[in-house]
Amino acid sequence: MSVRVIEKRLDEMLAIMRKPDQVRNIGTLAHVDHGKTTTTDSLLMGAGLLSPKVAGKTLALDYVEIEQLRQMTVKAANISLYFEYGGKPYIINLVDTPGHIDFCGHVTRSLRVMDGAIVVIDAVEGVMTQTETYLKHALEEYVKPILID
Ligand SMILES: Nc1nc2c(ncn2[C@@H]2O[C@H](COP(=O)(O)OP(=O)(O)OP(=O)(O)O)[C@@H](O)[C@H]2O)c(=O)[nH]1
Ligand SMILES: [Mg+2]
Repeated sequence: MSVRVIEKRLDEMLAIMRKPDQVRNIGTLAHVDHGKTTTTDSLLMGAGLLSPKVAGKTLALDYVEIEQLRQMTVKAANISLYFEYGGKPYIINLVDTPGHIDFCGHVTRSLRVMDGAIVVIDAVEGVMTQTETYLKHALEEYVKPILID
């Protein structure tokens, strides 16, 4: 029964993906280690894809072995989430980007497809070099920033 429900939702999601006005591409942006993937876990929890018990520890979008070993994102990873607003269904394509400068090419590529970015700032460390660089780059690409600290 539950499998059938999931299949129906998948069909619905695939149908919405063909309607660009019902698709939004959102990504995380931050200096290295400021909590992008942890924030992403919280959003996955909000979407019902992760249990509150493991959200923030799983770092689900750091699924490559080296990322889990180093506790660092090395490549942009994305997931599609179902969302309803004003009674209308939407697909949110969520991109979790790396923060380390060595992987900034992934951020540049991700920004080309983003409508908006969740800018995460560690409240202790504050605004750092990559926060500023990625934010400037986002504005150049007309990506609307949303601040989380
Ligand atoms: N105290 C505290 N620690 C946090 C918080 N958010 C994340 N962390 C910790 O900070 C570390 C880095 O978290 P990540 O979410 O992997 O950071 P990131 O920005 O995705 O890192 P990169 O993708 O490698 O740039 C982890 O050890 C988290 O447990 C927070 O709100 N408070
Ligand atoms: Mg990360």
